[in-house]
Amino acid sequence: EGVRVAILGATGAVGAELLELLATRSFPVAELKLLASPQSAGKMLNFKGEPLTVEAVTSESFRDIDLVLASAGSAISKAWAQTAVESGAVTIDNSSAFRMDPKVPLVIPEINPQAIATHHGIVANPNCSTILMAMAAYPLHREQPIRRAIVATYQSASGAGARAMTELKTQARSILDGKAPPTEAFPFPLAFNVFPHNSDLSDNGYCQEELKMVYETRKIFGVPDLRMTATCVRVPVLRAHSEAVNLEFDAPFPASRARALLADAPGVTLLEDWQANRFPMPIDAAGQDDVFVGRIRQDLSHPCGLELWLSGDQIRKGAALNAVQIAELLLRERGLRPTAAATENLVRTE
Ligand code: 11C
Repeated sequence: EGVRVAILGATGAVGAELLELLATRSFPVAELKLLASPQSAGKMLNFKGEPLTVEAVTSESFRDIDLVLASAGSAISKAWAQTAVESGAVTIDNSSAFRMDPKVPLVIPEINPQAIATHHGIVANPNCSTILMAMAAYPLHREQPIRRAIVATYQSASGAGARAMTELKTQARSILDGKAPPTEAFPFPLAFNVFPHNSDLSDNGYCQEELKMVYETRKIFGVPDLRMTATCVRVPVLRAHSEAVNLEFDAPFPASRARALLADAPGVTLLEDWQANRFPMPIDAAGQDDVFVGRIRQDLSHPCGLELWLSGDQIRKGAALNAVQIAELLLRERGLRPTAAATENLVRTE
């Protein structure tokens, strides 16, 4: 007996990775339904060598489905998650639609697996930049609470989806050919350029991506007053985000101790060759499960500060892998069915 799974947003970059991971991790799929917008209906995708037709999502789509892996953006999740829950399916939602809802657990299995027990039919997958940073920071936080975190991100095109990845290549080709680069998926040329993350700006000057990192980290770590700030930037990398992370503690945190903790942390690979000046790069992380961490050093400007650098695959651990790990956790811990009334009103927040 297996799990009847639907992927909502099957034709996107995360959808493709979900298909791959369900197969390679031998997730017990009894039945797989591929759902997308009407424009994508009829497309063929492969699962374990078998062709499957993508269907347009309707209110009937979730009948006899146990698990929905949603990765089609927050508007689509808001439109369909409740229908899926009412049909009796648990939804693991990769969008920002429900992450800050107090009734919805926001889970990174290596960090707060216990949070899953409180779900009412929806479990939220955190933002990719949040997941990658948290994977490196939490093993240190568990030993000595973080007092303040300052993060700068270097985010790849993949964070904006499959269309954006194609656009980055097209832009590079256009520029090399002396032509104007197309800007449809992105607001500005990304090839041979960088720009501050293009998510909406709020009144305090932070963009949504930066605020997501702050609020989501507080929720995942269970530290509502964690002092944290972030600057999020898009860089012309196809796949895998990088981040410069500065952590401040109450007492000095020896770099050697941080190194030992991260070398042992599940889902983290320490990559440091100080002699060769060789540290994590997106090309190391792309296509890999682990978050690669290195350049761990004392902060020159603060006796209790620590600096580190990381690269992690945004589509994998930053999205699809974390979602599949949540599904595996649900299967192991308590079955897929929600215990609380699934139809309980879910407060929907952006
Ligand atoms: C990016 N992290 O790299 C974003 C995309 O809340 O899941 C994903 C936004 C989200 O642009």
